Amino acid sequence: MSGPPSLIGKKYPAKQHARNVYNYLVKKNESTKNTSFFVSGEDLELYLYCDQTKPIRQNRYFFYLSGCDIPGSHVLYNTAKDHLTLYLPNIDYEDVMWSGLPLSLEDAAKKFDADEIKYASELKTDLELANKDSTKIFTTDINKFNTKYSTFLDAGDKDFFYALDESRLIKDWYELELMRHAAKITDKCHLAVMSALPIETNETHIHAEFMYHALRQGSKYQSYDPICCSGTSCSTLHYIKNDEEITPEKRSVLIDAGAEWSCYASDVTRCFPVNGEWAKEHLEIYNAVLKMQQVTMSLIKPGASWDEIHLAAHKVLIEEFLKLGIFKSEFTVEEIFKSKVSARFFPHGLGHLLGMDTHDVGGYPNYEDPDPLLQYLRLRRNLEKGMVLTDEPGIYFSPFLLEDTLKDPARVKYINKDVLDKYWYIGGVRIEDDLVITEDGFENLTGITSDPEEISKIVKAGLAKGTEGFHNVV
Ligand SMILES: [Mn+2]
Repeated sequence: MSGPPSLIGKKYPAKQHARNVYNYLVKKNESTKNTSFFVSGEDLELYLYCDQTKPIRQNRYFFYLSGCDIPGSHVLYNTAKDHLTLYLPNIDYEDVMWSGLPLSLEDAAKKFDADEIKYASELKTDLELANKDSTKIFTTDINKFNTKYSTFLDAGDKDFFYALDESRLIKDWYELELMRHAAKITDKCHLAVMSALPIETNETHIHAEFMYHALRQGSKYQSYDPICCSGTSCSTLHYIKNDEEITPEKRSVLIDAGAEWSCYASDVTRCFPVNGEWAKEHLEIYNAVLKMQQVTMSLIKPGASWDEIHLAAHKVLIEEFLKLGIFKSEFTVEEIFKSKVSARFFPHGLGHLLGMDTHDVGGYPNYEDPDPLLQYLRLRRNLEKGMVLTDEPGIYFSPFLLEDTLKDPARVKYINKDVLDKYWYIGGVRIEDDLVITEDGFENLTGITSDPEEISKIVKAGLAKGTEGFHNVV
């Protein structure tokens, strides 16, 4: 299936990526001048005692420098000559009857942004030559796909990784088009899930509905395992069991799922009431999370500190909990903020970088941070134009997370337990959109509505169709 029309006739800008990496590298460490890069892609592997291949996920650093998804390929960038060579696997004639003819060198040259396309059989000679032009040939790591070339390679250099990650951090026009496409596919999948309650009586059905609509749109891979939960399970952040019955008394559903397009991710979370009618407490929490997202979005622009925006979300949570009576009104927002008790209701970060990886490179999280408000924040730097990140506030009622808090006099004093008890059934609410940082703010790639009334209408319209309105056979 073809991708976005805007990319027809255009190539993934691998050569520019290689140049950018080199510029970051030399800026960081001048002694790396005249180093070359070599990265091997993933190759197909068989399961043990079996002639079937394992699922394959292309190496992201390799893809970044090549735009190539063919298993068993390699890329070499000779910086002295500003020359990028893509090496395709040697033709295995025995395999052609099973797998068909591989892409020819001529067709590969039309498809990929490389100065030269060769077969892997020429690699050893070329690496010897590149060794003469370069002080070193950097690679990310020595692994089973490149071990036979290891004598030519310098693996694991910190500055090389830094340069790769800084370059991947800022997305170019082509990458953004891929991400817009992934986001559009994901919008339709979420809409399909919200619209199909008559045939979604188990969490697995939500999972199935999402994947079916992704695949129908040409997205064969998910960016991550979809999180499909209902009722109290919505308090488990990365719940992937996805196999509980969705009974009417559960009331709440949370789905966090994103389709992938050409190795680029989307990552979107939506919540809705099972029967289309928001329960009182569910809507209260939903609106509080929506406000956290609206307030934080209003602060997003180049130069802004993501730490500060994340902490602003905590303040909104505290204000809303004071209004709802979950926190006791005798305390101020500032007092409760300082106690850090909000971290147990909103334990994860406000958002993370998004790109080829769902939790993309370059965020420099500090999981050892002693501050519980910041410990799981995966993006610890100021925002820059061209970054893509998620804005995903959440509020959870997790008995596991709150157990210690509710026993600790220093922290439980802020909480009205009687009021809190009315909210456990919700499990949790998270709202997650994908944003590109622009010159003066952001562009929201996510189009599926997060308006609670709109969502209610969509769910009800789906319910009105009844099971006969769907073509499922089981
Ligand atoms: Mn996310």
